Amino acid sequence: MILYISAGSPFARMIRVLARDRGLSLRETEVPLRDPASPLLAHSPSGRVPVLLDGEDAIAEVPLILAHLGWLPPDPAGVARLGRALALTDGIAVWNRDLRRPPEERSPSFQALERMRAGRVLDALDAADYGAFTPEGVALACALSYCDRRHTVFRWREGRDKLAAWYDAATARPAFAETLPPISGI
Ligand SMILES: N[C@@H](CCC(=O)N[C@@H](CS)C(=O)NCC(=O)O)C(=O)O
Repeated sequence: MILYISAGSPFARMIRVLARDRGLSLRETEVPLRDPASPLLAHSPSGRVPVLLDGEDAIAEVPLILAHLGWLPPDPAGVARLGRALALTDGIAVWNRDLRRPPEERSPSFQALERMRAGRVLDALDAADYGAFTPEGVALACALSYCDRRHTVFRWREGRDKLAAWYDAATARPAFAETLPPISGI
């Protein structure tokens, strides 16, 4: 199976980390985003990553890829935790996208809303519930790591020592080291 990725994508990284943890060999293929010549578009017209190509079927969206691989959490509480981690990532991604626009197109009120949302999600969770090898734990760690490397305007560690300790322990393994996103300068 081929996994289309972008090196900076926290969503793609969730699948990449879990595949390493679980010994599933995927052919990771990096594709450019927002490029009309991207080879991904022939399989998936939305052009978003990750996409898992299984035979002729191109499966987009992290939860659907997890479902296809049989990796969704087995219990409703785990599914709920995964939903929170994905919503956190989604909010941070759109906040980050706003910061990449030309200054005159940015929206400080939109950014403030997403900052509040991200803080609220983190403050409502207990990291101890997020097993480091579970999909929800991996999703949470990928979101936080994205902030460290590509969205430093959100200083999520401040006032969250317990979460920071959880993150340091949860990401101390080759699956994370091998998928480190490049630093973006934001
Ligand atoms: N809900 C999607 C989110 C995927 C997503 O937003 N991926 C970003 C990269 S992190 C992307 O491909 N963006 C395309 C673009 O910026 O044009 C999922 O679960 O996979």
